[in-house]
Amino acid sequence: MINLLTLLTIVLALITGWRLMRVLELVRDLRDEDEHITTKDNNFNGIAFLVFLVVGFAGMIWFTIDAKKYLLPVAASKNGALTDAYLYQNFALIMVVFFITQFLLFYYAWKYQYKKDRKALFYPDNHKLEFWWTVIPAVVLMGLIVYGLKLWISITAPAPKDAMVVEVYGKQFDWTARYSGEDNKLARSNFKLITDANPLGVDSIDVTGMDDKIVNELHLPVNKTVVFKFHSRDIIHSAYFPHLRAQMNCVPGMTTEFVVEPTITTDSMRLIAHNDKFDYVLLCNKICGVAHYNMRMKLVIESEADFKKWYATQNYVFARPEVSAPATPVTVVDSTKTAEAAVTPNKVIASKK
Ligand SMILES: [Cu+2]
Repeated sequence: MINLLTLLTIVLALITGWRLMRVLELVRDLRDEDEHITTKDNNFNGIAFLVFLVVGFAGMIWFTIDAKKYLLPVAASKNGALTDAYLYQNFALIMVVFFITQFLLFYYAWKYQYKKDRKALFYPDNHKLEFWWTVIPAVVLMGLIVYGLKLWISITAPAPKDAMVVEVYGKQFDWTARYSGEDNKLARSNFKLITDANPLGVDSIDVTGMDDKIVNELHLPVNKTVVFKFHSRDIIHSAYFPHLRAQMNCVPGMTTEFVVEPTITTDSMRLIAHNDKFDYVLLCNKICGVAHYNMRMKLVIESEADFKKWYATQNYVFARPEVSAPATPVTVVDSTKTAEAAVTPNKVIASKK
């Protein structure tokens, strides 16, 4: 109702303004002024163009600086820093072109306002000029595109062999992650094997899963390349690490991946962002259902030593007691290996290098 009244008020105000203009025109006709637009009007409009130019530029600069507080802090990954730099190069170029063209537009509107003793020059075309203003933007755009493609190819290049493999598993409405352990290999999984004790359906027949660990909070060592393998149990989700400038769709029935190298620890970022409560997050960036907004997981980036300490406290996939059969959790477990890993868990990571 309020909206309708507001709309009605605006429409009535416009009609009133239009009628007033008409009255003024009629008055002018009655006074028999043959020239409706006077030199004074022209002067006023010309100067108004200049004022608009200056106020517009000032507003634009102020807004750009002010809006910075709404932006994400500096990128916390190697690729993120590269894509940010590319984005800012684009912004800089657009700004330069914007300032030059807008200045010319408003300046000439003022300079070449109507004067009684001045006649406009008829200048239909100039092929040389048209050639250059077509070729220069085309070459600049081509450069930007080729550089952007090169950047994209480097970002999506296959992971180096020693990259740490971590699975990120999305479902309505939470994330679970699995670390690949000392062999750096994730065991295969199958949704048919999903139980409360085995939430990712890891196949116990696959021995590479014996050292896999499942976590509900992601931790990553700083300056170490990680390759995320993304999966989804139900529908398409999108794993989004805003501070790492990384995002990848999680599609049921297939594996997608993204390589990332975190460069700033959580503690350092708290100092950079002037916020001691700052935490990195993994968000879902596909509207995947009613609790989509709640689909997030904390990410901690820390030193290698802190990471190892945390990792040692996490549970192995198959070390969890089975709810239905507590005496024999998994038949194929290599008990010596599991026992050894449980006693000296730090070895799991230390020997991965
Ligand atoms: Cu989702």
